[in-house]
This record gives sequence, structure tokens and C-alpha cells, in this order.
Amino acid sequence: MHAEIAGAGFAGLTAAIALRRRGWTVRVHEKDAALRAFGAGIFIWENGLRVLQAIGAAEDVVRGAHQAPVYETRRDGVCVAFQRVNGDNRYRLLTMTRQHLYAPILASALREGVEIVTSSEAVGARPEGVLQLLDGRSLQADLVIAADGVRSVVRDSLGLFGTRRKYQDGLIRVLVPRSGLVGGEWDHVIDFWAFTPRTLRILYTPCEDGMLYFAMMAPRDDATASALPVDPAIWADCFPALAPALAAIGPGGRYDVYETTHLERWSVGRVAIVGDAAHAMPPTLAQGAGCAMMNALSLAEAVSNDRDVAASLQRWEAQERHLTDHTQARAAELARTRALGSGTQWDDAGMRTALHVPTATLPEDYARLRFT
Ligand code: FAD
Ligand code: 3HM
Repeated sequence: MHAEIAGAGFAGLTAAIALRRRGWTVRVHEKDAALRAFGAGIFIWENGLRVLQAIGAAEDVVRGAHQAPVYETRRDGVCVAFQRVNGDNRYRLLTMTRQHLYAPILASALREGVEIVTSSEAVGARPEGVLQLLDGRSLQADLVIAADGVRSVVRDSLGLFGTRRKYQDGLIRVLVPRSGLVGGEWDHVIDFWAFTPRTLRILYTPCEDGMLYFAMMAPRDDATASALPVDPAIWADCFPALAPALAAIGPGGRYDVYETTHLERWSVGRVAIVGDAAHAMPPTLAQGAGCAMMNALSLAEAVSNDRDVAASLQRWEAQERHLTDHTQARAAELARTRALGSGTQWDDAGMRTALHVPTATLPEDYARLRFT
């Protein structure tokens, strides 16, 4: 059995590794010339770690990633939530640069013999199992996977537009050196919110190797705070404690508005849509990549247990979709209401995904993963 995959992001590579491990030949097409991750930092909860363990990438991800002892929320300088994570707590949460997550997944894909073609842009697919490339070629496969991200052209070529929603806020994401913010509270994840004199937020996140990830939220209609390059003065005014790191932000970064993609169905014939192409969500629960990787792994498992690819894709969706729909809806609700700014406690509705044991992961394998 052979699969052609569009997109070498977290979803595409996870599916590729899982298929190879189940005996498939796999070719991944990445439109960019280089294989790397964009978007500064990332949070990986336990569900994501379980998937990483199942694709042979967890140990390298855990090594060096930051394990914050506490996730706190401060609103206009006042602590409104203080939640323990990691250690003996039931919530395990690793924070890291995106490259730190991507490199071990890529290394595992190459070890497993996944063929990855860079500068290879997909433009469409056909339900009978054809991936069409910009260079004019049509590649036949038993399974085609559209893992080409939120603006998926492969999905759109199949007429699966679904609904897309944008929200009132967006984020500038940057990596900055620690700038003296080290030890004690500075090892926590700190969600700084300001509602006066204007609504701004910095999700302060330690990563590996002395780097910080700042997710800097500004409303779309705040023209100066959402503009690049970042004006440190605007942000230091609201968050004076972060002034040294804000001053170190360079000219890079980008501003992305929160958005949701919701499809009526995740497959047509032999073509599956997975990851942000199928179910992009606001980052408020930090589960977009978690869901992308869970669904990519369960997709590989589903098609490997049944030679009727189209039928197995429908069963895959029926089995997995409710959790993703729930996560998306909860993430959207948090984005719409800005409830995180009130220090919303993690409850079972919000954390259901983090505590979920994904399909095709083995608790006994995960139990072997060492965090120290
Ligand atoms: P992508 O990562 O977008 O990968 C798609 C790949 O396909 C890319 O390599 C792209 O170059 C390639 N491609 C695109 N078009 C084509 C084409 N036509 N042909 C071939 N290749 C193509 N998730 C978390 O789990 N934790 C977090 O902390 C978190 N924080 C986030 C913060 C923000 C601000 C945002 C916006 C998202 C966040 N997410 C987070 C979500 C996460 O980034 C995404 O869910 C995840 O990257 C989706 O992976 P993917 O592989 O589906 O798509
Ligand atoms: C990791 C993460 N978590 C939450 C948000 C958010 O609420 O905007 C952004 C993030 O990068």
C-alpha cells in the first residue's frame, strides 16, 4: 500500500511515520525548500507526548524541553490563577521552541524511510486516490493525505470548504533570549493580561536553551499593538516586569488572527484531510498540534486495519471526530470570551483532550518515558 501526503508539518510527518511503521511506502511533498517549523514556541500536553512516544520522537522532545512547575495567570498585575503542572501533578505540560518539537519528528521520519520531497507543491487531489502537483504530475496512491495546513489547497480542490471563522484577537509570536528572567517565578508559564488602559496579553513561556516564547495577543482593531515590528514601549507600558526581554525582540515575528476551520467531512474516497487543513482552532487550549498528531496517528491505524481505504477513513472520522470537535468548540469559546484573562481554572471540559489516551498509543510504552 502506498500513500502520497501533501505537507511536512506535524500532521503530515506523524501520519507518514505511523504508516511506514505499518508497512506502507510513503512520500511526503513539502512546498517549502527547507524542512522546518514556523511559529516560535509550542505547548505539548500529555496527549501529544503519548503520540510522540508512539512515533519514536518522545525521548528527544522531552530532553531539554522546559517543564514548568506552575502555570499562573496575572490580570492587571494580580495573580488570578496558580495551577501546578508537571512533577506529581496530573497535568504534564512541556514547552519548547517549534524547532525543538519538529526536529525529532523529522529525524524519526527519515529513520523510518519516509521519502520527503521539498519544493514540491500540491495543487489538488482526486477521490480515487490521486495527488496533483504544481509541476503537472498526477501521482496515484492507495491513500492521499491533505496535511497542507489551514489554507489547504488540496482540501479546497475537493470542494470541502466548510466554515471558517476569525476572532477579534490575534497573536504576535516571537522567541527572545531569557534576558535575566531566570529562576523562581520566571520558570513558570505566566499568562499576563492587561485590560487597562487597553486589552493586551503576553503568554510568557520558558523554552529550552535559555529561550522564551512570547505569544503577544492584541485585538485586530488595535492597529499599533498588532503591528510589526513590535513596539516594545507599548507592551512594556502594560507589562513593565517584562521590559528587558521586550527590548530584545528583533524585527521578526508575525501577527496571526485566531481562526477556526470546520469541515463537514474529513475524507472523500481515498483522500483524507488532517491537521489544521481539517480542524484549525484558536490556540487557547494549546491543542492544535496535539489534535493534528492524534488524528494523524489514528488515521494511519485505521487504514492499516482494513483494505477498504474509503470505508476505513469514514470509520476513522466517526471514531475520532467528537474529541476534536469538542476541543475546537471549547478553544473557540475561550477565544471569543477572553475567559483565560479571568484565570479560568482548568476543568474536565477544557482538559479532556490533554488527559485523553490517543488511539494507537500504549499506556505501557508511555509509562517508560522518563522526564528527569
Ligand atoms: P502546518 O503546521 O501548517 O503544516 C503544514 C505544512 O504543509 C507546512 O510545512 C506547509 O509549508 C506545507 N504546505 C502548505 N501548503 C502546501 C502545498 N500546497 N503543498 C505541499 N506542502 C504544503 N498547537 C499546539 O498543540 N500547542 C500550541 O501551543 C499551539 N500554539 C499555537 C499558537 C498559535 C498562534 C497558532 C496559530 C497555532 C498554535 N497551535 C498550537 C496549533 C498548531 O500550530 C497547528 O495546529 C499545527 O501546526 C498544525 O499542524 P499541520 O501539520 O496540520 O499544519
Ligand atoms: C500555547 C498557547 N496557548 C494559548 C494561546 C492563546 O490563548 O492565545 C496561545 C498559545 O501559543
